[in-house]
Amino acid sequence: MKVLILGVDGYVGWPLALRLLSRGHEVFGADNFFTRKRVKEVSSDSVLPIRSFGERNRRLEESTGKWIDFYHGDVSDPEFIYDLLGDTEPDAIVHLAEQRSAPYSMLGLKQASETMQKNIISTMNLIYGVHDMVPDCHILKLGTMGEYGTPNLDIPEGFFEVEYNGRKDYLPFPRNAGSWYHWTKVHDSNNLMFANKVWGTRITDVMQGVVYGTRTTDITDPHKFSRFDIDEVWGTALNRFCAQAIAGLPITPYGKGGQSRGFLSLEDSITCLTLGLEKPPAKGEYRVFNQFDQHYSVNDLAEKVKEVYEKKFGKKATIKHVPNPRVEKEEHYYNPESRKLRGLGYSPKGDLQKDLVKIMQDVNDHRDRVMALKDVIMPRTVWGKSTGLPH
Ligand code: USQ
Repeated sequence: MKVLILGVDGYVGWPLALRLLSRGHEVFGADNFFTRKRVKEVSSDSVLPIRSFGERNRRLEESTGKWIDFYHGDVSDPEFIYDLLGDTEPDAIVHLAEQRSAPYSMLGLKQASETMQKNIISTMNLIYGVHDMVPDCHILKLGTMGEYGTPNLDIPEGFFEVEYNGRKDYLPFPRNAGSWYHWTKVHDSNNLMFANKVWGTRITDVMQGVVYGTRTTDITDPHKFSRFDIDEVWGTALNRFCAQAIAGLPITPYGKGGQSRGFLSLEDSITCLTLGLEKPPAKGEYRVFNQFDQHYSVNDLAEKVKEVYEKKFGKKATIKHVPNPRVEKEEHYYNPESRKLRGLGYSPKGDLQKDLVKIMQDVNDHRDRVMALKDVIMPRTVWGKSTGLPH
């Protein structure tokens, strides 16, 4: 299969390319290196050192004889997308090329607008580009479990049957996101659903949980590492907690720490995306996957990281509840469903205990790089203080 990965230089994009190449697919990739640039802007960096894309690709070819056919450009530019689709004529496109940080989108009006414009327009470009250039192509779009928020109801996979005033219908489950970033994914989902309705575009809309980890079965040596962010803007919960333990800093559940999210390992994320590509939707189908392995509260994860660190490294770790910079429920019901991927044969390989040990070992090998980021780990981006003043 010819697969085009938009955002191929990212945390998920790079290991997905490695997996698809190892399974014999032809892989094209595009990126504008936005994440590398924006991470630097908050004085941060990937804890695992990564080379330039060209260098990574060269080393990949040396070690495996395979490479990614790479295009440098911005998917929010329609000409770039149209040229790219014309050149590559893919069977499937994975869209991972959106601004992915909730805190970044909450820094202020500039970042909120940038996130809105770039994310929503990139998906619109893709929708039109596919319709005009490769109408049979499958779009696999990365959304987020955060689109649903934390309702006091079970969360189905995209749609549910609802009865109101004695009448029933099968409707999209209400979305209730918690940051401008998460709302862009809701808007994307609405646009994708509409494209499917009008043109019958083949779409998989993936509601992915929080991804953690440094390894996949393809990442066997350091030159294949994906990026690994731990700062307050670009790092996510579990990865941050591991790095905090290694740095001797407190592990930081925000607020009461009872907030729950779906989590999955990098390995499982790549397996699910590959499965979604290799078992595409039927012509004219729009399908939604809730993609996670288990759901945990932030407190559970903090305790788990502390326990594994103390056992493995023989030193004390501390947990410190810090004032929650976000506006979110800190204690709530959470029961999302996740059946469709399992129905296609997905069986999670993630073993939290073992995965945590591996992350901590990899991070510990680069402890100097974590220590250099000490000043950007504690939360500073406060939802309630987001303003329109220029940054
Ligand atoms: N949290 C803490 N302490 C920390 C960091 C985070 O308690 O040091 C809490 C947050 O308050 C939140 C939860 O952990 O309740 C998850 O936060 P996160 O930063 O790990 O993840 P989030 O901002 O939700 O976004 C990440 C990715 C995003 C993806 C999303 C999936 O950055 O691209 O869409 O996870 S989900 O969370 O399911 O929406």
